[in-house]
Amino acid sequence: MKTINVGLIGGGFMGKAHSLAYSAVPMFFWPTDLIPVKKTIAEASEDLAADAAARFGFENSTSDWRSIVDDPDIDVVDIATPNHLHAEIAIAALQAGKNVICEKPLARTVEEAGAMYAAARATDKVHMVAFNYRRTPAVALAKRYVDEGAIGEILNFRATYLQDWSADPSAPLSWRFQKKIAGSGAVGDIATHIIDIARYLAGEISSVTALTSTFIKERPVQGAGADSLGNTKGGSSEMAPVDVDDEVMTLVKFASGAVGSLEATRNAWGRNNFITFEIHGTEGSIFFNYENRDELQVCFKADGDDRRGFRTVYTGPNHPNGANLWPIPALGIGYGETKIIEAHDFFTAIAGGEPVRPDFGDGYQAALIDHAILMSAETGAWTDVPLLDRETGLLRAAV
Ligand code: NAI
Ligand code: SOE
Repeated sequence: MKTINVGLIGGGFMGKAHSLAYSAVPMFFWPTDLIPVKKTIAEASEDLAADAAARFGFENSTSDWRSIVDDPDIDVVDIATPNHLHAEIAIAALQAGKNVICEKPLARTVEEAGAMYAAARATDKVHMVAFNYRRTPAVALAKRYVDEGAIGEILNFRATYLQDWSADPSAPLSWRFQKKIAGSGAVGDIATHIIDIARYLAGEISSVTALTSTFIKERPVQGAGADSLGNTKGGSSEMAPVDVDDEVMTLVKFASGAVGSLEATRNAWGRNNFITFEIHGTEGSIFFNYENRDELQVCFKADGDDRRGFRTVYTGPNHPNGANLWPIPALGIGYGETKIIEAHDFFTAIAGGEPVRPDFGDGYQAALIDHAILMSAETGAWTDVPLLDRETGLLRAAV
């Protein structure tokens, strides 16, 4: 069994989740083709890097991410920094011949995402964008139902991503509220996840009409402490503007002819990680709520008039991604498991010399949709989404 050396850049929330996954991959997926070795971690300062290395179990630490990219012993570069660094690091890493996994959104803008995709196409290395929610067993089970035709032809797809960590105006100005770092607000941060799920389950989105709004227009500058979500303690008395969207609501048309809606906000008191989707097809319906992520609700026309209704399937070893997790259903799938599956699939692709999805092409297509949403919110018009042609790498006009 071979090992593979990982260089992780960013030791915050996602640094923790990815480090956990690297330790856990061989525990869950055994035997495994490649055992990840946590070689080097980069953070914003030497102290933060040394601290992260000790905490997450990396052999080395650095405050210079370029030393990871330049290190011939590193096989995988993992980008878990705020969004403004994704493009620069990913392009440098791909050009240095590394396999790259990058957190979502792939980039701040569609231009950056396009450049990252071009760099990925120019190598034979594996690239992946970390849309991990599609690896939740119940979401993958929904995909199985759709692919098997169990709900027939999809007529509509509606999804929400609601959180409340930013609902308090005294929560400090996290990087997630700053356009120069984040690119956009709820659109790139969380709507992008349900855009990925929409594409995964219902196919390409061809046109959108959207509105966005920013209700909390300034926040206290982060004074002390970590940039932690929903933290109301680190703010100074100085205020600074929020220049990204708080909320987005979108109607979408799919290339298949299906229609749908996507909504995202981080200001919905009481909603924590309320990722839901409901799909209605000609033969049945599927409903999912991440806050009950062991469950998928399904309803089939074929059940007959006297017994038709939603029933709950608890995911377990017999469901997608489940055999390697826990031995019986409903023990509780966590966020960490989605990251473990994601890491396993990434390493399997590297070992087999095969591509993995979602890749930088998927990240780019999601960025094209994010961009169309932001354009539509500005103009008030329906806005077409160009479709990435994976054969040529070029964009085609929406169908
Ligand atoms: P965070 O703010 O918790 O952590 C980011 C870390 O990057 C911080 O520790 C910061 O010091 C470090 N950093 C900043 N500049 C650096 C540099 N030059 N070199 C090395 N490290 C540097 O942010 P979080 O929540 O971990 O987000 C990181 C990325 O992951 C973002 O792109 C975000 O959108 C994405 N994300 C994805 C999630 C998912 O479910 N897939 C969940 C949370 C975040
Ligand atoms: C904050 O909204 C956040 O951490 C997002 O950045 C992640 O992508 C999401 O999965 C959890 O919430």
